[in-house]
Amino acid sequence: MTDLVLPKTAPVAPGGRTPSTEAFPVLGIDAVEFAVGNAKQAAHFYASAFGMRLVAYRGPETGYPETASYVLVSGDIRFVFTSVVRAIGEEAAFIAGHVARHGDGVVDVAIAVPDARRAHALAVERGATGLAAPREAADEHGTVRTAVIATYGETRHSLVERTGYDGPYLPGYVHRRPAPAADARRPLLTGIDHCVGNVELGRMDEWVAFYNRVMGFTNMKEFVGDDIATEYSALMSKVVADSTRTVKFPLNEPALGRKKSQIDEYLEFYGGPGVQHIALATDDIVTAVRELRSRGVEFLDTPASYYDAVGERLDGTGAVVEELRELGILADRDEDGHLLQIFTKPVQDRPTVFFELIERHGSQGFGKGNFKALFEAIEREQERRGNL
Ligand code: TYF
Ligand code: FE
Repeated sequence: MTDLVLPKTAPVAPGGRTPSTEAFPVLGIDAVEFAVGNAKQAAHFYASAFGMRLVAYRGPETGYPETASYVLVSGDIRFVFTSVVRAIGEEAAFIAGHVARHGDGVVDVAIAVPDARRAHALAVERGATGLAAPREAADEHGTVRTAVIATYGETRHSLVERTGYDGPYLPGYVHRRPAPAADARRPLLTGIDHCVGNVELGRMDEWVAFYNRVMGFTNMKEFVGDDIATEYSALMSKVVADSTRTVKFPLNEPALGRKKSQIDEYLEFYGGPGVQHIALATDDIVTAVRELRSRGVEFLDTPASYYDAVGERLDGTGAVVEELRELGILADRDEDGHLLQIFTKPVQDRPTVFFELIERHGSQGFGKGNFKALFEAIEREQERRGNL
């Protein structure tokens, strides 16, 4: 048999197009950036309530007069909170406009890539809208290359190549050293498990196709079927992920159901498509929820009756149903294992962005078995807000 040696990078025909089968390698979610009305206070909330650590800052004091950005981390999670200081430039205008239109929300789900220039070129060639051409920034810590493409609504994907860079975040940011005591603690929240987008009715498949085509992401088996969509949640959902299942993007659209769709509520209050929830991985959800609740984070409540059936589901897993019941944690199980999850209420006045905490033990699902209980809890909240 003859060995076919393929070049690592597919050849570019002179003046022609790159074969679109070329891989689009991604390393993970580099950061999630939020545009907010008051980044100083948002940073305090994510530090005091979610236990994240402030590690970097950029603002007027560091020679950046337009906006202030605070970078907080927990394990592999990196959140950036940006607000306007003086509306004098393009960046400030974008942040100000975003906050005016959407309230506090996610402007950028930044993706770490091994080659930002290549990723940008491929994405644009495959139909993504380029928002910023590849550029290079350097300081004493090294060099970072970034480029930006558009996704649903006004949300962006920065493509970040930071090979070898050892600064606190990006060139232009300075260290904000956390207190040593805080530093030593094992983080309760360890990574970003998935990041969900809400898009308009009838557009979910287009956005699934966007990630298929542009990034080579494939569809995971979990989706919301017609029965769940009409009966409980009034949403349809599909999940795309990179080949290593490191970056997972569920996409929701409203469905015409029994009641007003929770996705329509989001779209109305957000003023269009955007990030709905970010799921944060933990390896001790019981401790994490106890801790976050005690610091004032509000979670959706789960009726006691939910736990009547949960015992069986968890047989042999070591999970303690009493603790789950006390804290309102949901459990699901499939052929690969089980998962524990819980959802916060929206974290701002608008019923828009919220968080999920998830502890996985084998299962790569998204809690299909909990959809009914979860969506009923969301309906109770919609009802309270007068949006059902
Ligand atoms: O990410 C997911 O697919 C699960 C399920 O409003 C889900 O967390 C879907 C819609 C929703 C809340 C959770
Ligand atoms: Fe989720």
